[in-house]
Amino acid sequence: MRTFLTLLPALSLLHTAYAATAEQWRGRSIYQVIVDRFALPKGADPNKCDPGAQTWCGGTWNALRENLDYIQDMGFTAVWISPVNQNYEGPRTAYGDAYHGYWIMDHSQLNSKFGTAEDLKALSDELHRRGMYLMVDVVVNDVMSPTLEPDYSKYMFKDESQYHPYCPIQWGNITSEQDCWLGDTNVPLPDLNTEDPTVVAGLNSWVKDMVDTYAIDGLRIDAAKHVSPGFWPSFCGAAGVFCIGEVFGSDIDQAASYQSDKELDAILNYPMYTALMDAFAIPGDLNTSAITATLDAYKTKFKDPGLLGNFLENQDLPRWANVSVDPQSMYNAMTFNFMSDGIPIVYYGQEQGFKGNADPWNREALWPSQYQNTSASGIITKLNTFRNFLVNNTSSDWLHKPTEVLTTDAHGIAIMKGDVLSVLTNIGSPPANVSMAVYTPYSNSLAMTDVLSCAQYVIGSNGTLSVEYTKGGQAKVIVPSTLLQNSGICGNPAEVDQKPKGQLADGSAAGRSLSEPHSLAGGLVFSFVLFVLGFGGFLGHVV
Ligand SMILES: *[C@@H]1O[C@H](CO)[C@@H](O)[C@H](O)[C@H]1NC(C)=O
Ligand SMILES: *[C@@H]1O[C@H](CO)[C@@H](O)[C@H](O)[C@H]1NC(C)=O
Ligand SMILES: *[C@@H]1O[C@H](CO)[C@@H](O)[C@H](O)[C@H]1NC(C)=O
Ligand SMILES: *[C@@H]1O[C@H](CO)[C@@H](O)[C@H](O)[C@H]1NC(C)=O
Ligand SMILES: *[C@@H]1O[C@H](CO)[C@@H](O)[C@H](O)[C@H]1NC(C)=O
Ligand SMILES: *[C@@H]1O[C@H](CO)[C@@H](O)[C@H](O)[C@H]1NC(C)=O
Ligand SMILES: *[C@@H]1O[C@H](CO)[C@@H](O)[C@H](O)[C@H]1NC(C)=O
Ligand SMILES: CC(=O)N[C@H]1CO[C@H](CO)[C@@H](O)[C@@H]1O
Repeated sequence: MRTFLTLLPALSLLHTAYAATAEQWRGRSIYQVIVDRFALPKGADPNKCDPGAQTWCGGTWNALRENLDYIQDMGFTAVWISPVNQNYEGPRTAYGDAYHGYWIMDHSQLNSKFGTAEDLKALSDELHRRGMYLMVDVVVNDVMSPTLEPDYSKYMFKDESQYHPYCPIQWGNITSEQDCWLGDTNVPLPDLNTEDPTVVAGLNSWVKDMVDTYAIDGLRIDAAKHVSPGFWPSFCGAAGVFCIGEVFGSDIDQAASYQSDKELDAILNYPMYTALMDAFAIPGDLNTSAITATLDAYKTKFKDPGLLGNFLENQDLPRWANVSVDPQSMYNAMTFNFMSDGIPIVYYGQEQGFKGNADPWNREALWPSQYQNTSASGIITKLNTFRNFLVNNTSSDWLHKPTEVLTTDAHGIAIMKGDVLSVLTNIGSPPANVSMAVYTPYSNSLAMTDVLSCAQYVIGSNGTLSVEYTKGGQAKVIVPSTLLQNSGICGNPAEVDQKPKGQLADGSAAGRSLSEPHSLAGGLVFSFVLFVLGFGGFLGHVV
């Protein structure tokens, strides 16, 4: 972790409440928004947003601010917004217009399509009033040009020497991926020369100024893999906030190399996304070993798995439901993202069951959903409520406990992080006469609760717990029932909340002390065995 003491004293005083560090982000839960598609200003025509048209649909920062209840009601504690800087607005390209915000023209200006500086400040202020964080997407690797002969006078960096000369990317050649131009000949993305000291200094002061001006709490960094090594520590040091980078691809070694003192605090967890697809997508490989293998790699490869950004969808990937139509496959995979190491991220519209394929079909307008409560939003709310409770209301230091695999079998996987046992399955929605049995570290007769269904369980002899799927393959998040005291979850009364309404608590992590089951203390795991079916008499029963 970096220390950010380089800010001027006055500024650091001013922004102690914001400018969040990696450690402060660890316990957060992020909702990702494409500003153009999240909410319309009052009076705008709600009936004209065709993702296939690849043009602006009219969403703004103000409209986002006016609809934050929808996000906060689901339990999210941070919002990641699409890039805020000025984009290309010339004649339509082969890929339409810059509604998504990633086609930067002038870094030094805001994108007037989405509002004014005052509007962006008001959004930031309102998030902070609610105790939520603002994460802004920044594009530093490149700018956009409608042709291969850019008009450099339009950009913040106006000298051609501040860009790498044009070459098409040779994929697999990392030098080429870093120095050549992303995009293609239809929409070239001139590559900033991030080894040029004037570019480095310019970007550093640009980001510091933007973070200070809009009280930004964290940065999502576009195309982080495409910038030369060594650039990010000084950039993120100047920003003084948590930086999570996009390193597209499932290669764990490559991904992990970007989470280091020489690179970034964290990266978006593409390796685990790939494993979750392998394990849960229906139809698919149903290969839960992919998860086990990735978790094993966490131990030796990632500097800090607890900071990885866990997701199932984003603006570059097909919606989960486009690949895997069974909703239980999504709920189980999502439960993994919330209940294992890492910061959970949900891409807007996932809670509405959106089904679009890759770009541009995965950027549907949210408003036709009328922001209804759905099965998916209900599960997300439960996961957030429980995770927020774990983060702030227990003294078990849950966030820093590593995720361990208790068992895998033909139907799924059981993992444990701290006190929390998640039993996940890929059998899908249809009821099935199968069950999954897990040796837990808990003692015989201990009363347990599934936080998602509120079903009660009792630990059987030798720590066994059996989960059956005769009502379909629902995810289970099972904890000792005593852990839920004062949680407001599953009929447990909530502790009287003395904080102002609409705001999160400001308390320290010191909550009630849980009496951890005796055998949890040690290194446990790996020795746990799975029993499939038929051992019912010996296993714990669903009450
Ligand atoms: C990789 O790309 C760089 C930059 O374009 C180029 O100079 C180099 O020759 C390429 N290496 C190979 C093996 O093609
Ligand atoms: C399942 O995943 C593991 C770990 O990634 C891999 O070694 C194995 O080949 C995969 N099995 C199948 C059937 O794809
Ligand atoms: C996937 O997305 C494409 C394009 O949006 C759509 O035509 C198709 O019906 C979707 N498939 C599913 C299974 O939803
Ligand atoms: C969804 O549920 C929340 C409470 O969890 C409620 O405040 C909100 O009004 C509901 N939204 C709709 C559109 O019914
Ligand atoms: C479920 O499987 C068990 C064990 O194979 C069998 O005894 C039982 O009859 C089955 N129940 C149903 C409803 O098929
Ligand atoms: C009890 O559980 C352990 C794993 O915790 C297992 O190795 C052992 O075989 C179990 N004993 C019985 C009698 O099932
Ligand atoms: C937890 O408490 C911290 C203050 O210690 C607060 O800033 C944060 O909003 C709370 N987080 C959640 C998830 O409730
Ligand atoms: C029971 C309890 O202390 N609940 C608090 C847990 O933390 C959340 C978020 O910080 C508060 O809103 C609850 O009041």
